[in-house]
Amino acid sequence: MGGRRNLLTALPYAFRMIDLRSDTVTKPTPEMRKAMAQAEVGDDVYGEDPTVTRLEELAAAKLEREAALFVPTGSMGNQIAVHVWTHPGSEVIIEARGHIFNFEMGAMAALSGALPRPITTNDGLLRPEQVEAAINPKVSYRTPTRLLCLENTHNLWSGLPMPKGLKDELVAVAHKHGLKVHLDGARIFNAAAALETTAAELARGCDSVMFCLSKGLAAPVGSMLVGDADFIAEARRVRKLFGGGMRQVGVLAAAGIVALTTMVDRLAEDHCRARRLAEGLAELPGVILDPQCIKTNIVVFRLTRPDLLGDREVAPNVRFVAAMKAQGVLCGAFGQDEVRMVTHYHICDSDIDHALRAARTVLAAA
Ligand code: TLP
Repeated sequence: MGGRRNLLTALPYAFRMIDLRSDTVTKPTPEMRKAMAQAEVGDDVYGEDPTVTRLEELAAAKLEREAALFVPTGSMGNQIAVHVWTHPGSEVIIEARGHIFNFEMGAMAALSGALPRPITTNDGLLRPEQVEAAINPKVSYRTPTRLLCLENTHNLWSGLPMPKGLKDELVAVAHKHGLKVHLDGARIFNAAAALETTAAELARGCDSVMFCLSKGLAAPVGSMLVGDADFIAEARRVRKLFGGGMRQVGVLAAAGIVALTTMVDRLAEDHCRARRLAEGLAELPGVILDPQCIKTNIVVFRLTRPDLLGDREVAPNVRFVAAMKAQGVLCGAFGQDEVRMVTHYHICDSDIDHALRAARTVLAAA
């Protein structure tokens, strides 16, 4: 199984749920809890928390950037970047299923007055010519386009990693037209593991990068915003504006340091389990899923059968999720017919077997 697990993992399935809803459900490791208890702290709004400073230096070094900022959530990190790079009434280009557009409470409009320009793709990967076509001409009577947001891995596209070459082309076209590029790299280390490269390579050229400590890396809280020194200075001001100035937060940063130093190398394990899960699911009746598309830790599939599990008032994916829960497996429903399952630190090989047994039972009963 590898790694240290939550003691709960030892319980028989009759007494515990297998939680595949998200990698956000991961709990801090014993090493993190120890580091948290022993963390040296100070008031971080005064820049006096040595543990936060250490985490920020580590994050900047990992991404090969000048500076970094510890933020409470990935959403806040993304929205700080949007706020810094846009002004009210300006446009932000983003892939139509992007997290910043779909899952951040309309924050770009609410907090920054910015307007999303979503672009639909067939595979989750924006193309340079699509981006170029979506940039408004620089004339006094058109809305200025200010920012391109990328997402790597792409959550709703089954955790698809964006290759470095495509990212370089997208950055080049954005910069050619004077746009900034923000990378939502919530799972950038998953992308790096899948593409056998470094997070720094996948982020190079982007003007700002957010990555999460609290997902596959299992820290309890926190994300990092990374960029050049001027950007981070401005981001620090906006973090306070958004109510994200935290005080003796070294207790959380300590867990983040353990996350970054001990949890990155094991992510490939989660990817193998996700692939095995996908291969098993793809064989079941009513499931549309190409296991070859599962490159990281997120499995998204469609259910084709509107008749699934009776009650037509409720969408089939919602019924599937409820039936899986009754079998001891938690997963998530998205849109009309999609289901998402995410592997992470607390999911072991036998959990995958159990989840597949559960799905087989549920779909056989349908
Ligand atoms: N994603 C969550 C949900 O919000 C969907 C999840 O369970 O996957 N960027 C990306 C790509 C994300 O997947 C998420 C969280 C965030 C940003 C926001 O991070 P938090 O939850 O820390 O605000």
